[in-house]
Amino acid sequence: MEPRVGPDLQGKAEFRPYHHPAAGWGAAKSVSRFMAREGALPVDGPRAIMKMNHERTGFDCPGCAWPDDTKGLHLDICENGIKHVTWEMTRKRVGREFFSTHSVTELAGWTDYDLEDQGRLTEPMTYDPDTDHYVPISWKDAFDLVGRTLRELDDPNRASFYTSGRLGNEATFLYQLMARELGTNNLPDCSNMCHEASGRALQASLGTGKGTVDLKDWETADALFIFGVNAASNAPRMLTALAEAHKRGAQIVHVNPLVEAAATRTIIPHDFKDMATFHATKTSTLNLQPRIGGDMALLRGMAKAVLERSVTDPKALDQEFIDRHATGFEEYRALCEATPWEVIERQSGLSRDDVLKATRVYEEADRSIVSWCLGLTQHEHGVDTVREIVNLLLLRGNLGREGAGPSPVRGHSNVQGNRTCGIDHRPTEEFLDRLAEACGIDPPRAHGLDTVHTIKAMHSGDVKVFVGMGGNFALAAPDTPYTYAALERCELTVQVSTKLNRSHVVHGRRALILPCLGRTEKDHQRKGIQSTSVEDSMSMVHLSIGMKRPASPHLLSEPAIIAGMARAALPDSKTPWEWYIEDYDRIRDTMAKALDGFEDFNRRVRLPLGFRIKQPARELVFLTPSGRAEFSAAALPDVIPASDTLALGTMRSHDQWNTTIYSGNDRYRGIKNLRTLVFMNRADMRERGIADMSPVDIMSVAKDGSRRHLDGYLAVPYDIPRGCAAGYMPEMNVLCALGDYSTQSDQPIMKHVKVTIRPSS
Ligand SMILES: Nc1nc2c(c(=O)[nH]1)N[C@H]1C(S)=C(S)[C@@H](COP(=O)(O)OP(=O)(O)OC[C@H]3O[C@@H](n4cnc5c(=O)[nH]c(N)nc54)[C@H](O)[C@@H]3O)O[C@H]1N2
Ligand SMILES: Nc1nc2c(c(=O)[nH]1)N[C@H]1C(S)=C(S)[C@@H](COP(=O)(O)OP(=O)(O)OC[C@H]3O[C@@H](n4cnc5c(=O)[nH]c(N)nc54)[C@H](O)[C@@H]3O)O[C@H]1N2
Ligand SMILES: [Mo]
Repeated sequence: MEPRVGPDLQGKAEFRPYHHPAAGWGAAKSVSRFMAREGALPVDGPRAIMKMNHERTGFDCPGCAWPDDTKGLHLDICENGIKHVTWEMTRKRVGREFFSTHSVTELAGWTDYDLEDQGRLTEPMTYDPDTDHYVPISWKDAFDLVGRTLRELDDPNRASFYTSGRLGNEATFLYQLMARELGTNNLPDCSNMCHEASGRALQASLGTGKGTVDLKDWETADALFIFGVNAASNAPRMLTALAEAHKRGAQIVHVNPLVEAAATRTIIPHDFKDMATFHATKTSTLNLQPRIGGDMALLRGMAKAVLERSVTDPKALDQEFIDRHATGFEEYRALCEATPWEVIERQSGLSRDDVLKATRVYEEADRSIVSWCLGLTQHEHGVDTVREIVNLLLLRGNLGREGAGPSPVRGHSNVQGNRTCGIDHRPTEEFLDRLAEACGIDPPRAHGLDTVHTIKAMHSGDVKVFVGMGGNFALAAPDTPYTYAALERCELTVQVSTKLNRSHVVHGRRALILPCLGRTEKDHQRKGIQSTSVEDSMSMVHLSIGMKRPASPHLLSEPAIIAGMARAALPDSKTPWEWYIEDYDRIRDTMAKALDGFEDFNRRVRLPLGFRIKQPARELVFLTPSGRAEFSAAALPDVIPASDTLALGTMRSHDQWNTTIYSGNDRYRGIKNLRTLVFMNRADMRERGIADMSPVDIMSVAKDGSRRHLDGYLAVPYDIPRGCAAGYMPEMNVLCALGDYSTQSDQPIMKHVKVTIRPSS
């Protein structure tokens, strides 16, 4: 089964390499076209965008988690952020007439693009198996159905509560409270597919699951190392930081099998002078193209070179820092010494010379930041690789001081806040103790299910109720047919959503669509308009206030929906659910008691730029077993695919937001009207007798030997190392076996899928 995700494309598929700067006028043009399509009013759209990321009075961009400008707001916005807001503000609506016209079986045949393109959901709907249609249901009946079903379960662990990273902190806190009061830690989230590896690695190395740097550090670093992120598309506001760094003479090293647009040059759209004069700034000083999965070998090589140099130049190492703050150094040194250059070159796919070029930048910089995203995490050895980043940083004391440290680029706008506020299937005892104390509940202590294990449990019948708090689980998760079957075996699936998507048409025996307010919309409650808070990639927490009239009068806020479900499922609960919803300050007062770093929450979150959650590692306080930063000493993995096999990375195009597809174009990679493609090295194509833009069949081979297929994809000759290939998620989830998750993080291996590719038969 091959899901039809993108729009039905009319025009001819094209590939013409892109040679312009990132952002700039191309971005401006793309935005205006998109706004017109969504029917955003000429006044409404721009007015909303001026309010975006505005301190105190605006809403947080629902796009990525890149932090807001430290100097306060001056239009710190980007093409994809604007597209994202416009997507939510569309004038299109999908109401009861739509559902009475189209059966669910019919809708299941639609593309994902067409499903979402129907616009905003307007009222609660429930699946009627007799007619195979969604029909209206009152909020009260919907909550009763959820409550009854949950109460009838013989074990609360038969339910699983998924979170997508858009959910605000207050709703997040109530959601995990509901799950734990019911008696389960089954709290899978999108982070299980995203930065789980980063959290595990940083926790093990530094005693904190987050990065330690903020934007000010980005502004003072001498060297920036950017690994495995397509920033121009997925964190476009990073372009500003890169351009400014280049202007002040910092070194910028990009490490990516593909040379992405952010690794060339940019015109910052809010720099009106540069826009007017077409003046582009460089955003890179060195680009390295390792093989897929080769990053750890590169990092090991850099560490080895630093250590070799320290023999003659003691300043190459910060021995004082290592002695005072770290442990495990001797073992790590021995491991680096014992790793031959020949292995480093083979596994990284880079020459020793290239490794030394990057090392020189690192050695010459007083302050270095290493940043990364999915290119490093969605691997079998994601945890080891992120730990290797920390190893390298520790060698030169690049931690706990200005301009230096690890800086993961998080995905969804509040995915980091979700974890901070309790979405964690492996909560610590301390967290649960404090929650118990602050909320008067007795939370379960056994660890719960993450994303992969929730799917397994639904498939086997151990989980019978699935609640999706945002997101699009059916399409975002690996092994599409298996995940569909898992959802379909549920007794009840509940999706809290803003737009129609695949997870509504792939559903359980009974199903609910519960439509909620978006972040741009006014949230009226008894005590007035409410705000919610979010945490960005760099641990800044600030308020977000919607300003638009809700898409429909029947929408409820996410906190209100959670409270409604909780009250119905826990009729005797002592938690004041309704009282919380009247005024979110009350939720925040409880959060201040329950959560580390949220003291005086209501006051501090109202400071002009919000507040930063304390990072102990930043103060060189390490909450690790040794009380020190811990070097790791993992052997280099063998990442080279067997002959004939290629390592395939699944990634986003420029015109998409995870499972939301805006168009069939991927501007910076030169693609038009095509999503069913695979980027390949020319030599690999030649060897297989594959012509440019000709159809190929892709077969993946899982760890257990099982095979999966995608046929008729077009092969695009691309500047990508030999042995590597790349294509788009979510289509390629068909190729990702559910069982192929990292044993270190349980994260699905989405960037190193072993495939064979042949001309279509
Ligand atoms: N506009 C837009 N913004 C987004 C999103 C979106 O879909 N659209 N999604 C959001 C979310 S949830 C997330 S998690 C982030 C994702 O942001 P990214 O991490 O940029 O996401 P991907 O598109 O998966 O791109 C991964 C990058 O890693 C590279 N890569 C692949 N394999 C390797 C490898 O082995 N090593 C290295 N060094 N690089 C590799 C790819 O070439 C690509 O440039 O973006 C967030 N922001
Ligand atoms: N093969 C492969 N698979 C991947 C990845 C990959 O790189 N490769 N990346 C993974 C990653 S990093 C992530 S984060 C996941 C993403 O997984 P998810 O977060 O589950 O998916 P999204 O596509 O972001 O969810 C889109 C849906 O969210 C709903 N939505 C939008 N705004 C709101 C809101 O304000 N409130 C609510 N309640 N709902 C809203 C809309 O109905 C929309 O249809 O995908 C993962 N899947
Ligand atoms: Mo993500």
